[in-house]
Amino acid sequence: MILTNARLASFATPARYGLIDDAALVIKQDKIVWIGPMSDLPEAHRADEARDLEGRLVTPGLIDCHTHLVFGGNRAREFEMRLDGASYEEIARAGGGIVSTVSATRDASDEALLHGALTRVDAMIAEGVTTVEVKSGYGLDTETELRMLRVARQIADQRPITVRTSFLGAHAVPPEYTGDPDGYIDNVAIPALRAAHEEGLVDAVDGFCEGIAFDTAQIRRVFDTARWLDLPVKLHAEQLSHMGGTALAAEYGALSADHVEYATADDAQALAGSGSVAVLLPGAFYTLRETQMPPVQAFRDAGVPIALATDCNPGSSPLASLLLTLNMGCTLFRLTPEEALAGITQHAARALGLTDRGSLAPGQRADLAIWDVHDPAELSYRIGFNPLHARMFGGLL
Ligand code: DI6
Ligand code: FE
Repeated sequence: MILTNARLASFATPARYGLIDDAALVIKQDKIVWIGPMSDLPEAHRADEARDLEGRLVTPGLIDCHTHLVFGGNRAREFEMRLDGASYEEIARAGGGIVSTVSATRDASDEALLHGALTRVDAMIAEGVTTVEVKSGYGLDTETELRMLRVARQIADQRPITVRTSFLGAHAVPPEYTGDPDGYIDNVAIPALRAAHEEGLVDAVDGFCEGIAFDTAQIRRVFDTARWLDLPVKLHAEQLSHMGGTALAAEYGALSADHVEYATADDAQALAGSGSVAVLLPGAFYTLRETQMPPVQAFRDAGVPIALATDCNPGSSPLASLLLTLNMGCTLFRLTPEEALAGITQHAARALGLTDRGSLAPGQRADLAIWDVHDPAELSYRIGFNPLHARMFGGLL
């Protein structure tokens, strides 16, 4: 198939957004085989089945590289409590927060978990998302952690989207281990990780390094297990305070360090040295009304790739819109629209360790989003407006 008369934001040339105007894109099976100006289209491809895009913008399919979209229940009541003045940390310490979603998730059937996840995935697909990362972390016992990951895998059977899973057993201390985070890590999180890996359910290993969760010594034990199993790591680091998680993630060559509001210029240097991506999550910053901005300029100066994601979860970021995330990345964190769009394509792919997507170039997977816009900055600038015209998953429109 050949797509003609397109404006490509390829992220594969030195131009702004890697823009190529009056372009064509040739697709064979699930791969892009040629892109470039229509005037350069090789003779051999001119006979292929063509679809005229009438000047529309084509971007790589969008990638949401940090979500918790499998969970039971919701936390609307907690939202009300925060409006009454309770803080996220107070609610968590009083047994609400993550732990309340753990009860709801343990109580939910597999069917209910899958149904809830699909409603959120469908909202993402409607905005051009073709790859989504999904974490466990609301089970906090072996059985429910594995169930969450199986449900995450089932999403890809039910929809044409690619799902990458992250094991997040080290997300919170469950009620049965209150006061004994070390016991939880050693007796539950690490054995659950081994069991999940044995079943082929784990693409990466994540953790929550925070005062209300786990310290660096505890996360280190999880990361040592990941290393032993030859699994890549990533980490929720420096979201609400500076705990040293970013430096730890860099030490383990993490795919990404996520949130990173309290990261320092030294942390940025460490991430640059390890080639890790800084994943910014403006939905959580917005929802919790945080004021500590991530050190975006330090990331730029150090050459750390910056990604953006929804952090879709029932508590700190009940957000399923990657387009709104783009806008928040620009408005709240002062990213440029070009950085923001690279953050949900090129750099999001890297945060998942995927080299076959995130840009438009020969050899890349034909995951595309086709938009009724001319200037790519329009995707960041509008609020609550979805200009998606069509999408392609692995060569299928
Ligand atoms: N950081 C977050 O933003 C989510 N998890 C995490 O480690 C919040 C999860 C929740 O509040 O349910
Ligand atoms: Fe998260």
